[in-house]
Amino acid sequence: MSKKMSIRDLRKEEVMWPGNPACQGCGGSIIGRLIFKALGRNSARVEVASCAPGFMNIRVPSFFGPAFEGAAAFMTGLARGYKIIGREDIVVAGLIGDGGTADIGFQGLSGAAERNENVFWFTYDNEAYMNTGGQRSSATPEFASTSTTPVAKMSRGKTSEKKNVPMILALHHVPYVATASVAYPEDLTAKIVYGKELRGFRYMHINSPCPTGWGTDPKDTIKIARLAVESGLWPLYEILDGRHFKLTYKPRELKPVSETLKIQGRFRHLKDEEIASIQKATTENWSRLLAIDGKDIF
Ligand SMILES: Cc1ncc(C[n+]2csc(CCOP(=O)(O)OP(=O)(O)O)c2C)c(N)n1
Repeated sequence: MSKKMSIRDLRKEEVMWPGNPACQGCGGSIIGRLIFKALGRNSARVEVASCAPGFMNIRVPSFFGPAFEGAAAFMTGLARGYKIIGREDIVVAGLIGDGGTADIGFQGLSGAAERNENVFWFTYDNEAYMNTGGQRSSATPEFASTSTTPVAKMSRGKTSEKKNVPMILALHHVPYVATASVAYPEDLTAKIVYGKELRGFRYMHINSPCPTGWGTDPKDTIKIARLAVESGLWPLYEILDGRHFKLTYKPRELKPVSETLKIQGRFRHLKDEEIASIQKATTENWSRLLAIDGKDIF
């Protein structure tokens, strides 16, 4: 289980070069910085086509950029190579977008998880293909307006629900699966510090607001992410050995989902009944998670 840690426990040395080319308010670049502060320099950074190679001006000595669909296969080879030369201490860390995770890299990801490869996969989830103009991915939530699910007379945004990748990964019975949020850095880094000591396949799924794609004010990135957690839209949990489920943060009372939806341009079109439908699904999901908290679920 992840131990509570202070953000001050993180290595003091800065891992990010000054002068970041990310968009203002980019959740992903904050996440990347926190990940490599928690992992340290003894890690190999793997990124595929996405915003990450742009916003990740990180001082980690090894950087690899395989083909979009090939992240998991590449990470597999890297981890096995490190094993052969006796360097299993190096964490092979993939920082992959939701498109590279839930869609284009999914086949390889599932294969590597099933083989329990010794890698740590981080998904920064900005809920669309942001680097190429904000097209929907399977991680885009229902009703969100994107460049391929625009809101018009006959269209109310994305028509299907968000794919639940962390739960799918848990069903691969891997040693560690966790969700996290850019608004809860202590929770996020404690989970990384815990996960980096484990061996085998580790997966973390992190909510990463994107002002450019979500139509939000850059200063609201953390507020939006926090409200997502406080409303139950983005539950924070971990699953050990694909079995033991634990909520790592339980708001005393859930805030209404409307508080976070109403400050995002991609949801500006929502009618009251659509917000009510998101609210119902979120409340029901939260009750299900409360019921399995602290239990073996699979
Ligand atoms: C096989 C392949 N398909 C499509 C592309 C074009 N492409 C480059 S980046 C990108 C979007 C990536 O989206 P995501 O993984 O969600 O990361 P984000 O851009 O949101 O950071 C796409 C579609 C590509 N480079 N390779």
